[in-house]
Amino acid sequence: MTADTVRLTVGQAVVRFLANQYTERDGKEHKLFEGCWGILGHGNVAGVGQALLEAELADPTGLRYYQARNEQAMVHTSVAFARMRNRLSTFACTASIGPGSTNMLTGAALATVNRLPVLLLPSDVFATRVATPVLQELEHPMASDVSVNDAFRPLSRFFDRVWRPEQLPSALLGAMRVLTDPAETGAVTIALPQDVQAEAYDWPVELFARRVWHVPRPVPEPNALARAVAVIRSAKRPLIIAGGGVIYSEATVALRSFCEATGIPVAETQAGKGSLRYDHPQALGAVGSTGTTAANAVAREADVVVAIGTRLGDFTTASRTAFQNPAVRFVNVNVCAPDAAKQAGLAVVADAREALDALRSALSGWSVDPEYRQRYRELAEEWDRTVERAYHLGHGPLPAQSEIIGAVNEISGERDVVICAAGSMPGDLHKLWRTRDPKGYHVEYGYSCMGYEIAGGLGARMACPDRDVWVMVGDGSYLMMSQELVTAVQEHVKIIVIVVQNHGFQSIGELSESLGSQRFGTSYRRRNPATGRLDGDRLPVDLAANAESLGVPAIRANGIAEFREALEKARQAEGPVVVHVETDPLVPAPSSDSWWDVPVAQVSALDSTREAYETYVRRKADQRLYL
Ligand SMILES: Cc1ncc(C[n+]2csc(CCOP(=O)(O)OP(=O)(O)O)c2C)c(N)n1
Ligand SMILES: [Mg+2]
Repeated sequence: MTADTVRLTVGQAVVRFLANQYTERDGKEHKLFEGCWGILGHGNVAGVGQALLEAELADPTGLRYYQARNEQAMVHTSVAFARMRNRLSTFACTASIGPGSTNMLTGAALATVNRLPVLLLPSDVFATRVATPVLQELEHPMASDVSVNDAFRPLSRFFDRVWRPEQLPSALLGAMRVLTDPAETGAVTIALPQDVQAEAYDWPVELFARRVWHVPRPVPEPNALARAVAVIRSAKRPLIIAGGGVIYSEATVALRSFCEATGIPVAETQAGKGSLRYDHPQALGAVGSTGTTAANAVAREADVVVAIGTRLGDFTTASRTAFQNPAVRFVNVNVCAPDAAKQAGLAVVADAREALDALRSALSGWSVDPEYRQRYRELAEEWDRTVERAYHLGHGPLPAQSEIIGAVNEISGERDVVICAAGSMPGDLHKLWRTRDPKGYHVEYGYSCMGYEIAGGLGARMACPDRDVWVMVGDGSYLMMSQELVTAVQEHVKIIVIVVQNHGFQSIGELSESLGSQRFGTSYRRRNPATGRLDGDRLPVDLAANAESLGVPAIRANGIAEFREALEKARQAEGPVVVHVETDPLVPAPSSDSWWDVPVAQVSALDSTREAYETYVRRKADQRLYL
């Protein structure tokens, strides 16, 4: 070792480097990596694993190791953490070669789809290939340099494989740049061959200097701003759609000022829910396929849609049927240029907060007319009464899901967080949840990944130890991935998990029925020897007992009164706790007056499918290309 180099393995260098990375925005610094999740196997135990041990013994505050049960889950936990921290902090994830690494693929896709940062360190096969094929190595007959980790390429915003130690510095710097760029962020992958992880090299000491990554707030280009202002000024019935970008950019105060100054009402996407408090006089709530009747009625007639920080996914646009005004124009404010250009919109490529402040000053003195204000106000009040009814339906003998949502909403605190991802609850929550805090609503609906809920709840609570986290999980999602309850116990992280038992994939059951597929294959029943079909008795699963077996106390609630009591008890609990409740799957949430494009079989021997196809063709006629 010379004066300005230090001899470390590649694994040790990675860990030392990551411990010294910071982000900065608005003058505040944050540690970029809260720690490193990992499951160790022969691919990383002696490489990154050994490095984490050395680091923990030398400085426990550097890059702490966290142990997970499943590699997919540890990516979800990291992503949920990053979402709660507005993308300024995240985790690294180390996995062993082969299945350990490919288990992270779903998490990688989820991170990239949702534009949330996470650093993945899959282990890879020997760079030297002397004993190839090694355990868990895929042999591609025509490409010896391909490994299973190449599957990360399309799922990552940055991918590199460090075949030689010399390649590490540029891989690390490239990875940090993408992780901290709001327009590019997502899953970032550096594959580390198992022999290279343990190989020593003389690194320049500057590699390990404290580095601060400044997270930019790009300002709108003056000409683009002027064009946007002209379009908004011409509007009679404008509508704002607030997406996740509003929350990640901490632009909720700017949004409120802008909407109050102009009188433009605000509708929200799944990721943008919480941008404006539910009871603000200009809040129309959710928009699109799972929207409120208020937002959808306003969207239908809107002449200008100001879409801020949204990808304009099909649930937001109701599969491009939400906006029926023939002259509708889109002004898209987005830090990510491809999103800003969607629906042939007028693109304002900028940070949400900067753009909102600039638009507010440029539009000073202009506002919508009073009749329009009154119309959207009445629509919003009508929807609020719909929510109130849905919260207190009094359905029996089993409660409706809307009553479960209502109870959690009413018992949780103003700053608490609700988490969900897949099933019938995300749609119902989008419509019905009364959001009181910009970080209070956390529904992963970019990838809508069953199994995100508990792992995500863990990450959310780790990011916000001062907020209670209410995880709402269906029985299907619970059965897919609930093992991180063990991690919550291990890390003393309190999450309140509400298991909604309705004996199957009921959201898909309802969808199936509406598409003429008769709920086929969606409920949890035994194979019936008499019919040979899955229409026998209900499966005798006991998810409360399952949670207890993992070390988490479970409260079984029968009916809505007991459920409310259970929630009060759960709130007092010290550690993670499960509340188990059974609901009636056949009570739909209030209608959105909207649509979602799911194709129906064009030909069929079944009457139900043929009828559904006719309806499908009629609804499809409303679909627009927005050119
Ligand atoms: C990993 C994954 N597999 C499949 C799906 C498709 N899917 C969406 S919701 C759902 C059923 C969820 O069941 P459950 O958690 O019990 O919720 P419920 O629909 O009963 O409310 C399925 C299979 C998905 N979103 N994610
Ligand atoms: Mg279910």
